[in-house]
Amino acid sequence: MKLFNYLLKDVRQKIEYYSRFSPSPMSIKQFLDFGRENACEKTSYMFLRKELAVRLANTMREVTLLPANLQSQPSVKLVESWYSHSFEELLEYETRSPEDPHTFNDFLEILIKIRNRHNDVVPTMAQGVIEYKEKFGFDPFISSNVQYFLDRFYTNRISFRMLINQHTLLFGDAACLAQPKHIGSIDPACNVAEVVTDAYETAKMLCEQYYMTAPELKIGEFNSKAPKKPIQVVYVPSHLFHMLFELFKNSMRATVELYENSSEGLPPVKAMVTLGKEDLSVKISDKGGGVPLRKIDRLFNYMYSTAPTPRLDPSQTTVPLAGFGYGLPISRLYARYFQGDLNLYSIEGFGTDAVIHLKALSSESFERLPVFNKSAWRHYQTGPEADDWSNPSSDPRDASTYNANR
Ligand code: W6P
Repeated sequence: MKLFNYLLKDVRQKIEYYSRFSPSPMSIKQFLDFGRENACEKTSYMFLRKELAVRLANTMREVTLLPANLQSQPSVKLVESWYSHSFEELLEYETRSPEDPHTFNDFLEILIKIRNRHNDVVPTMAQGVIEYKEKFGFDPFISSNVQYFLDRFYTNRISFRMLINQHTLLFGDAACLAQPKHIGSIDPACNVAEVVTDAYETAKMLCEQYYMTAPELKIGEFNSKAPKKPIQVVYVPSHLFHMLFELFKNSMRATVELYENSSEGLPPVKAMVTLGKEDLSVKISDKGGGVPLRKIDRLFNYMYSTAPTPRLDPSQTTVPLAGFGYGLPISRLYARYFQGDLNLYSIEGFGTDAVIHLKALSSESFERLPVFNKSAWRHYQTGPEADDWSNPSSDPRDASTYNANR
């Protein structure tokens, strides 16, 4: 019987089976309600053993649609092996009864093991993109595929870790120890201005280590729903921190570098937190000289912004403030993950406004998840939009000297 079971366990077939299910998006309100009312470990277990397999399988199928030259890079293969390994470990629970006294503890342990195994997925995939670029150069078709893929792949990863974190924080050993008012990783009364200040202070320390100076913060709030009351939201503070920290690093770098050889003091970085009926928004404004419109897309482009990691001098303990890595595109994924967004409005020669929009209501912040289907498949078959607009360098160059008969 055991042998028979073993033979049936064809992992490939299982990936195909689970990838035919679409992931089930949860709202922040659902995460919260579930975690609050004497959260049931059995319900969570039964949901996760299927849902985690579905989310893994969906993303594993999508990896196979990447251009072959990218898929064959050693770093990409390594990441793939982590996913197979984790998928196989999850399959062990497919048939394990929740009544078995060891099931819950073993499941907790395996989730932690899986989470740790996947810690370095982002830098390892970045390494894969570098390996590809070194061999084949920059290609707009590949870049558009990589952009589409990594946005979906990292969103899947954010969601996978969200589910694991909720389960391990609610049912693990350290449950409720660290943050008694939090429900797993969710703060039901997250004070946004406090997270803004935390993120600013952390970025400021880095900025001072690197440049010996940092711009000040001026923070304002406008609560249109309850004037003068502090703005709160049901949200994952670590996600908000991640986005704000990234924006502050960028604003500080731009400001300090623009004023490097100037005798004037640094213009402060301003933060504005606002609450409307639907949206909760945070705007971070700097006067760091801005970025020309032509270059804004590059700030979010994975292939463009992966340079070989600068070899940090091991004796040097400071790290560069910002500007390499995937900070901005991944911050935008965090914002979009719960139906928000992150936009840059830059005025070249002056400065930049970066705006994070979140849903004000936790019942509207549903996970935004990639689904592996025919429509996703089609994206990999077609490249960037075909050029159906005029090219500035095309003839006739100069109407005054253009001769139609020549
Ligand atoms: C800049 C470039 C940038 C990116 C993201 C956020 C703020 C800023 N400021 O100059």
